[in-house]
Amino acid sequence: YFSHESLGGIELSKEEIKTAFLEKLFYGIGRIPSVATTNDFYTALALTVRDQVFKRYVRSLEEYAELDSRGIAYLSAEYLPGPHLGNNLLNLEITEETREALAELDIDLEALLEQEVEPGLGNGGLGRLASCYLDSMATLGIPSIGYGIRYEFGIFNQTLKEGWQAEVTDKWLHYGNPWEVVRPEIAFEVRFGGRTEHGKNEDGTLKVTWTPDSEVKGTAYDTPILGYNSNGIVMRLWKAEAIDSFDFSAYNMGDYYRAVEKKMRSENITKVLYPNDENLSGKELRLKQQYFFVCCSLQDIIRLHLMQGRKLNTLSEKFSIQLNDTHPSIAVPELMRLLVDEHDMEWEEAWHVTRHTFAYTNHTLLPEALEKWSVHLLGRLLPRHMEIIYEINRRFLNELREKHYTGEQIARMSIIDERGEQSVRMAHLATVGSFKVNGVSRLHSRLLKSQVLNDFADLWPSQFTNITNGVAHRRFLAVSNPGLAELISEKIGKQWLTDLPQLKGLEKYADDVDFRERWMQVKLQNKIGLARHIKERTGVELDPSMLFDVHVKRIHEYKRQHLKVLHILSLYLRLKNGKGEGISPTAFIFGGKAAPGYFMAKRIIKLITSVAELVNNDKEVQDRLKVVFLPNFSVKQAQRVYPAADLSEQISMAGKEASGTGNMKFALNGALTIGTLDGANVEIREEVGEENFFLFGLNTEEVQTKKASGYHPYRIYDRNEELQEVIDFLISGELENGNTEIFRPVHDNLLQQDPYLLLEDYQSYIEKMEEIHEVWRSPVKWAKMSILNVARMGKFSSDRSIHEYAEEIWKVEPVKVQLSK
Ligand code: DL6
Repeated sequence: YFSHESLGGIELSKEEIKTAFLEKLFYGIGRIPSVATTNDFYTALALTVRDQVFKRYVRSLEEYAELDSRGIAYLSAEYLPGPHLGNNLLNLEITEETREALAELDIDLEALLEQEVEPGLGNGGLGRLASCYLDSMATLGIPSIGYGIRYEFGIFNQTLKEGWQAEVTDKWLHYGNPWEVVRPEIAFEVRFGGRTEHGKNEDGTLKVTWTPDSEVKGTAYDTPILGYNSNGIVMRLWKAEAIDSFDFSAYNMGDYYRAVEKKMRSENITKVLYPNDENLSGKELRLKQQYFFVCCSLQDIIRLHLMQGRKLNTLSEKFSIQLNDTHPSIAVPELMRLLVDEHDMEWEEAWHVTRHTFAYTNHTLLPEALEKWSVHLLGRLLPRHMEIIYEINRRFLNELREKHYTGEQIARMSIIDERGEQSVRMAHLATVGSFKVNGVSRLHSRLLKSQVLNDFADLWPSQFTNITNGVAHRRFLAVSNPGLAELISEKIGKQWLTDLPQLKGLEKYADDVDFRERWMQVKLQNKIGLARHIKERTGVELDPSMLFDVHVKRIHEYKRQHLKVLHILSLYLRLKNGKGEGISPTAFIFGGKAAPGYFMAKRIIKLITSVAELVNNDKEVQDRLKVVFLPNFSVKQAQRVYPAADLSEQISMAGKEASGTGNMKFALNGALTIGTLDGANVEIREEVGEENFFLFGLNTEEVQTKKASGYHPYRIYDRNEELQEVIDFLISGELENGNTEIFRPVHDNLLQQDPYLLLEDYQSYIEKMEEIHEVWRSPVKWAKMSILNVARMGKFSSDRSIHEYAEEIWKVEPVKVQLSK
């Protein structure tokens, strides 16, 4: 995917790193080694590395400006960058030199890497994907900026209290953030509320004036994102501040608290990230956040565009703006407002520019996750935008009428949903305002076209496309699994770091006894490491020779963590009934956060921890089964977990998981997958070969047929004795000291509705797990499958995804940067 030549390593010697580090410690933070804390050392090293990162970033900027190149703005309300230090060291190719330099000062690099607190500025897959994409955009040399929100409090920290999830505020900025720089001179005003007036310009044209009732300022905080041996780009996050820090009139009257109140209210906008899955439609602050960051970002893009001496009507020739889901879709009317009201462009021309600038990625088909804002709320907060949305819609519906659409079709496609309380359908707004719409896996894109946006796909077929997600393989393999990375490079060289399909070269080693042994030895070492970590965090001891069967991701009913629990209970009961011959010793490892307001998800966590209590304390099953819930799953935790997994659980009900990216990270680290034909599982199976993937359950069409023909979970329960035993066990009281009620909601939900077809897929899952346990008993077969999985994961690098975005959607050329210049 690379059109530019490698820049070559930065060639910093161990001595130079040591000197730079000590200087940073002394001049940067005023410490000498004898009194410095681990955090001082970490900060000094981060600042040392950041200098090198900036060097490349600044060089890239110069080159982009000189070439007047086309650029990409990636608008995302969420990012999950993970720890920066390890990744930047890899990208600069100075990890070993740094390790040695620090060792000479008696400092352990691992301890400093551990010290970093990651920015939890996202909920899960969507935010992590955005960060993978910035990594690949930098690496490929795509001139780009990732815009977002600098939440003061990111995703909550998850702790367990008596087995229940408890949320603790995330104070990621507590020790400062050495990776960012504030740019006070890059700041924009953002207005809310008030009213509009429709008047006339001197030349008789219409002029709309918006008089807001409040204003805040957004200030840019920049974090450079470095590519591997390549360019740097920036993640620019906006922080909300009061326009004036003090209300001086109030202050003069001696009312200090009133004076600071306004400042605090303004700053609230970027205080906290909303956890997803909740009903957010009434949350005014969330809409404010969305508009706030979109408004700052668009003003910044226009500033950059005009700075190059260009005209605004050429915006779409010089910029593509990617909307990461609908969260930034208020950008469509905002750009119209900026062009028409502030820059006096005619509506038609402004609409042409707008519709050729935006592209929209959809990340979910779940009806409850499709954003809608009430017309009342949006109109109150953004009166001018509501008018613009109405006008966009009026023109769009007229277009449909001209094409003889029926009243019903028009109502379905309208941006305004007139059923019940009037609301704005943000996915429709984004679709109408974009030149391309993409889903995130082949299956998801097909379902998007045939279900959620089918009317639009019929109307504008060429507007719809698919870009299957990918992951930053450098972070999730090279940085987080150095043992495996080294073994791979020893056999096939290091090209895979920038060309993942090169992994194919590993196929031939699947039959090499020595290689297989070394492969499984790396896995064992990773498992020992994870077991140590789990012991420290949870007190549970795991035998690393057990099968590590891992289910980590957000907790959601559609992801079916509770199907895994039913399986564990079936094994437990078999062992108790003396029927456990076919069971290979297994450690079940769970991790993931539940939205604080999601009743069932929180109950599922409690169910997992109760099962863990029961199983781990039962002497009879001690060396056969272990269950762990590893709290506070994060990018940092993920980097420990994926390399140590034997089995990856990707068991969502078919048709529900848009893509998944954890599935890719597991397989890339040599875990085998048990999965349904959902999201990107379909393509992973296609790549690794069906004989190297454990498939079970109904496919999407079968799910739909089953639901349409009337699904009766009780009948399945009635016919399956073991399932009966397992389901009854939930309310037997054996899980919670005689409490029969605690898991009744799960029990009743499964028997009465079972919306995600756990009972339907249960038997097929159990049988596939039996097969897996059998294969596990054949280490040669397992190792071969594991090697072939990794060898065939070349497609799933985010480099490939970004290359596709660049070619198919953005039409942007990579830019070659020479560092020496
Ligand atoms: O595309 C990234 C990621 C997918 O891999 C997951 O399958 C999907 O669930 C997730 N979607 C969201 C939805 N948020 N919204 N809206 O996080 O996106």
